[in-house]
Amino acid sequence: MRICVINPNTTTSMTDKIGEAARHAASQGTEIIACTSPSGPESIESHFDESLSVPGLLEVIRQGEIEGYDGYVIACFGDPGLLAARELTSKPVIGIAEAAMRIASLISTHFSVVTTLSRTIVIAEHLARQYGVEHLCRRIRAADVAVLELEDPASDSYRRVRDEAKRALVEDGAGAIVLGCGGMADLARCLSEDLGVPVIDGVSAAVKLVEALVELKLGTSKVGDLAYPLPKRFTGQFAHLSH
Ligand code: 2AL
Repeated sequence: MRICVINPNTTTSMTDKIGEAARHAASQGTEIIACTSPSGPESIESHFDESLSVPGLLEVIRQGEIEGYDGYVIACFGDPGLLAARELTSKPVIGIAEAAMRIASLISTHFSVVTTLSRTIVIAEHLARQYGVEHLCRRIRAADVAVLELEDPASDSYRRVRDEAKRALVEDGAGAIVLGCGGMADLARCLSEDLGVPVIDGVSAAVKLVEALVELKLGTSKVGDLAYPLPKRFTGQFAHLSH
């Protein structure tokens, strides 16, 4: 099967890292196509960034339907545009936040999330509520690492993420840690060894969920709100979407 893993920010080094984590998680016979959004912010760490990342991400899904991919992963922890993306395809579309929180709920009674900047905490809090796992999520914490610092090998981002995760274990009583950024995909294994608890990278979790859904021959329901969008006229930069 072919899974398109989309980095909704425009930083290609992060796409490479996400692609590597996805390929590591994928089964033999699964091809991972890692795509960078063609437009939008270089990193997503606000509501504004999130909103402006969505048109580019949806364009990748539209092109992906021509390519004929078997499923999609949205590799940003805000799961931007997830429901809109599901409207565009009958294939499974999985966001890394939903994947990571659901997988965490299967292996621990309570988990905490370690995200990047503190202003992104509320984004993950809203998602935990939306996904119905709020009662399982002890706390969303920030390591106070900017997304692009995760791309800088000279930064001490690993130490800051690890120290915040340690505080989550001691202060929150969390049994597992969910990493709150696609750019942390390369940290999970090392963190898990350092901390002695399961550390969940949403990119790997989402790839496995897409594989499972494809193997079960289950795709996005086209009945109800996730049906294809109604044909209508669009103006301005979206005029090409008119039917
Ligand atoms: C993210 C993410 O996963 N990618 C990005 O650009 N921003 N999430 C976050 N919490 O900062």
